[in-house]
Amino acid sequence: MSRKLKQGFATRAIHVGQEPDPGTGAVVPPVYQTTTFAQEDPGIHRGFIYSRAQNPTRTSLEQNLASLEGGRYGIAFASGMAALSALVMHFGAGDHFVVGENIYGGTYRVLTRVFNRFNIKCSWVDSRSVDNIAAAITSTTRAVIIETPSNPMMTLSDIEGTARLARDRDLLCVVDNTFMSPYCQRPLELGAHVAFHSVTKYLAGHSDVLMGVLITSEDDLAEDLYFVQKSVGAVPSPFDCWLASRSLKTLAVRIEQHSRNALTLARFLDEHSEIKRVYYPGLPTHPGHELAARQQSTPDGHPVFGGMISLETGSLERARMFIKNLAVFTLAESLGGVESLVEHPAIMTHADVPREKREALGLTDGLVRLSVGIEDLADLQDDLAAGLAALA
Ligand code: P1T
Repeated sequence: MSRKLKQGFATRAIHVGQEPDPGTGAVVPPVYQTTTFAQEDPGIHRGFIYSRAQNPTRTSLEQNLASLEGGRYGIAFASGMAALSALVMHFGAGDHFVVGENIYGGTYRVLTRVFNRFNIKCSWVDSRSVDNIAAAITSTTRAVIIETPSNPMMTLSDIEGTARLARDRDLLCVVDNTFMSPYCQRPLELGAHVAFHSVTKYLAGHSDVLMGVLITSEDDLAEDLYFVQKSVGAVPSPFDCWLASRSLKTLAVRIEQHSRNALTLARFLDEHSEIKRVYYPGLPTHPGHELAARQQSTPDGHPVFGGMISLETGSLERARMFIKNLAVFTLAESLGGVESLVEHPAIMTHADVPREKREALGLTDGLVRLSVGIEDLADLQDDLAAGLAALA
């Protein structure tokens, strides 16, 4: 039946690119675990030639991700860093980016220690203020890159204001949407040109797939990004694409539970005397709360704050003690999986950000980051209570 439906987010997450297999009727499309495709005559094929260039399982996933972000094109890569690197390869020597200074440590590292070798230049600004971004734009600036909420300080940047500035100045506006997922925040709807994800996190959601994606509606940009994708070849495997497609089907329900758990735990931590400060945009005391409530919303329009919380314990010793006494939260890098994780950004994810820069951002040795999973809330709260008791 071909009836045109106006489909909601959860419906698209389950069905776009996931139509039953026409050959067999299999409701779940198979994984095309193949590197190459038979041709009838040289150059005569069915649109698939070699899996670095295209693979049906990857195409299905790319269509699904594009639909969820409200974009026309999705271009998938072997990791979030591979996706960002492909985007940088759209540009060339001498080009300049204005980048939000509070950003994932790996993004900082690849821009300052790899792409600097190719004379790509960056200015690092406090992107909480659009004026700061405007002031850093030069005649060679080609793009503005922000991450909101930021990893790990949970600072908010105004996507709509940043995108307006970028459009006025003929620059690309790129938003790392990893912490939110398109269920919570859709940068393209707010005017950005590119939404970027570490699919590894909420989108794949089970800590078993490493992947990245770029989503855009810009025809020329997408054409070049597909060209970079097949030329450089940092593509995800068909099986990983299949796993990610399966995971997206539960994105809406997972994010609701991550967010519900995190909001309760953030309030619990915020009221606790052993914790100096809680960074969670869902708390009314968070300086970005109003902006978060405006630009972070579920597809049906209610504010949503996601599953990431950072907290200030006061010192490295206290941070270590707190972490040591957790049993349900596992000490590990990464985030966005169904299981709760805890990590120490200064020693772990953000160790490559120089100490002075970390301290200027508030990323102290006492800072601890939680990725709140979807376990029973009572178990998570008891676990945090045990960590806090050890600090008393
Ligand atoms: O790990 P990878 O899939 O390459 O994605 C990199 C990346 C990009 N953007 C953000 C906001 C991220 O958080 C990450 C990866 N972050 C972690 C591994 C971490 O623990 O913070």
